Amino acid sequence: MKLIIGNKNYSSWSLRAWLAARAAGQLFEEIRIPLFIEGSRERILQHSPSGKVPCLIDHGLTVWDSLAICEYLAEKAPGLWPTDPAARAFARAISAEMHSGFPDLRQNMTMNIRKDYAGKGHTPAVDANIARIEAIWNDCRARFGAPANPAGPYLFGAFTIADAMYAPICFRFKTYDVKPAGAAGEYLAAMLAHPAMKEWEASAHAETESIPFEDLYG
Ligand SMILES: N[C@@H](CCC(=O)N[C@@H](CS)C(=O)NCC(=O)O)C(=O)O
Repeated sequence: MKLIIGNKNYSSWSLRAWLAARAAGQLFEEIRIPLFIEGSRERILQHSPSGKVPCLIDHGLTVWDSLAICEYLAEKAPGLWPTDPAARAFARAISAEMHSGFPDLRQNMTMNIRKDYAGKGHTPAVDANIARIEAIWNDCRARFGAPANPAGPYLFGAFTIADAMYAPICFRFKTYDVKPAGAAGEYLAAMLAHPAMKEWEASAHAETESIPFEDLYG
């Protein structure tokens, strides 16, 4: 299995698929293509028909788009979704909401792990996105987290695709110093302490490329 990803500092969609592949326990070769430099697009197109990362290749089968990759991995590792049907439906709903939503936060608080942009990026629309994410996290922890499900500190107890989908938000909240209160804050701390998140973060710090237009605030 091969997973084609972009820069670890910037590529939030890559992070989602990479975490899901790790959580699935799959051995995979990581092919990192630095984005937005000469030849990037051609290199990505050699693997991914959309011209975007992430892209998964498994025995000749190509799966592109982060959520489709997560779903494909869940076919191999069903524990990637919650086992309870109601929890699974909820996890799918919040994952889809992340995949298609939060445009203001995405635009004004891009993932940029190496930077400290404390206090930057706020607009009323961004703050509304943040409030919605906090509400989702608090709601998940109240409905599906401890003590009802002591399996872990994540949205549905054990780590699932929903956590992978919200993982880039956790790095954004660190970069922009957004501090959710209560259970959402505890969830954020647990995510930032997750070993795979730490590994990705260290790799982002070790990268040498910069994408100037992604460095929004200097
Ligand atoms: N909906 C896609 C979005 C993928 C996407 O936009 N990837 C960005 C990197 S995070 C990309 O490949 N950008 C390179 C380009 O547009 O040339 C997904 O969920 O995978």
